[in-house]
Amino acid sequence: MTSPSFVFQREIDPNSTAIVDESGSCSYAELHRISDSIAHNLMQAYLPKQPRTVCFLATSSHKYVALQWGIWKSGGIAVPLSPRHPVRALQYVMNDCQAAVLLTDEETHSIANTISDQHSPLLFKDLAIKSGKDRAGVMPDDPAMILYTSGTTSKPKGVLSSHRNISYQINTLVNAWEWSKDDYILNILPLHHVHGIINVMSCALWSGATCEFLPRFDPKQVWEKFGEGRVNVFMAVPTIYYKLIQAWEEMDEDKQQTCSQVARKFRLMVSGSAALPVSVLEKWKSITGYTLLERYGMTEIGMALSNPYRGERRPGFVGNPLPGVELRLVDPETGVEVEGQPGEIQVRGMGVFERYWNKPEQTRLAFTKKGWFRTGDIAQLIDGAYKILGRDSVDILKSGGYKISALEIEDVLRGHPLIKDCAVVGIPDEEWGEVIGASLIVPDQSPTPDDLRKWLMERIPVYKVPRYFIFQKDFPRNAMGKVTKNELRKLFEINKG
Ligand code: MLC
Ligand code: AMP
Repeated sequence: MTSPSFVFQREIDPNSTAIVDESGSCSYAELHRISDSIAHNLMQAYLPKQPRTVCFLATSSHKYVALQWGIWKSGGIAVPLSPRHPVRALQYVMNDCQAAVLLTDEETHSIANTISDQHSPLLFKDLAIKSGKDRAGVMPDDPAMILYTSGTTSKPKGVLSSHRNISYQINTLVNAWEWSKDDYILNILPLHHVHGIINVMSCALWSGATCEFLPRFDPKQVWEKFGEGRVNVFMAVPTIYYKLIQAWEEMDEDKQQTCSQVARKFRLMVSGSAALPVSVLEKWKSITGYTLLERYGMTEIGMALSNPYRGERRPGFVGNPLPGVELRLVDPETGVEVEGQPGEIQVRGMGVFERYWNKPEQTRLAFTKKGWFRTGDIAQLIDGAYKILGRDSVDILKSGGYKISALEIEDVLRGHPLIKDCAVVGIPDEEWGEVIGASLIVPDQSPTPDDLRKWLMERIPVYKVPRYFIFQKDFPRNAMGKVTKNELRKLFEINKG
């Protein structure tokens, strides 16, 4: 594959609609006009500063895209922040990535003001005013984006991808899933993770298609949007399909029929970011007639495995490596490649990220000597297709499609004045994949779960806040005194009923 151009340099019909959002529609020409102005103004504001990391906080709208493109056109590294994260979580990212500047739209301005004491946030409306035509000469290997992901360390780490990485990640999916300029996708995913940014938004913009944003996920609103008849491509995490099914079941029969009819006309519906339960795949098929295309990916690598666009999609499987992705399974103990046995997925290819931001040791550990990225996911090749079996660490959870580190939550909980010790586990859950359970050792005067939730919500995003709390004198431990999280998980499952 030759190196493709960047998403903001594609030759697209300038008059076609790029983005639809709450404020209306925005053409490709308009997107370029605004992002050119942003680039010019940014180059004045931060060019002398190093590193050129630019945090931006924006609602899901054309402003988000224009800010991202403006940062790229000015030679900056785009670091998207989630407007739904608490101040402390946003400040952590700003400090960790050494943000040179913070950009914000009017809608998120008040949040931006609270997170930044060193930087006065620059406002979208001021940046979008044209005052020159500067553009940086961006090269494929220049750093482009940092996304924060949880891992086996307590704090999230920044995954740095180059323009080349991003272009390959997008181009691979555009070809494999046959994107075209006639496509129209509804984006309800958060815009601080690859699923929403790369698979949905950037694939659409690469193809000259239209991407419509809803500010947040609401199942009823999604069905209404489907009913308008324009959307023909949809991508989401399993929890979202679960919630859409629930909403469909609550409709009266006439509405159900109408919704099922529009969904039958879709060209493509994809599920990913977490294991798609076969029950959800089957129920979705019975409602829409459509067999969801399940794929597997990760922030560090983009998408790696996919069921075929054309051909049989096997329930419970994630298909085969996408073109350009080299993938192998390795025995985690011996490091030897396995065939037909469970093994850790390791990946190489142009889409694989550059490095963790300011974490050389963690970057070194994440790759083998021959440059294979260790995903930590265990899979098996069965009758010609890959099946994900789980992860090699009990401390990494997936809830609602978000990756969550048990260690991070434990670290935060240990900062509570009434908590002596704690252990966090993921409990299997049909709707969320996993929900979080926290076992706490506290003195006689324990905080209530509601107090704890409130306290945690000021420190970590809502999806990292445990759903269940239990109070124990001690945790189950093995002979070495180490907490046995599998035993602990069983206690929650019993208590959950
Ligand atoms: C929220 N709630 C949860 C929860 N998240 N409960 C349990 N587990 C969770 N994970 C609760 C809240 O406390 C609240 O409860 C209620 O649900 C509504 O909260 P919300 O924040 O309004 O939820 P909602 O917007 O409905 O969020 C659900 C969701 C969201 C599925 C839309 O989780 C989501 O957008 N997930 C996608 C994440 C994603 O994009 N992942 C991709 C990562 S990239 P109460 O009691 O107050 O009502 C990646 C690579 C790859 O993984 O392969 O793609
Ligand atoms: P993230 O770090 O947020 O990018 O999440 C990536 C992780 O999501 C992977 O390492 C897998 O554990 C998980 N994942 C993604 N897609 C799938 C899938 N189809 N089935 C099971 N797990 C998945």
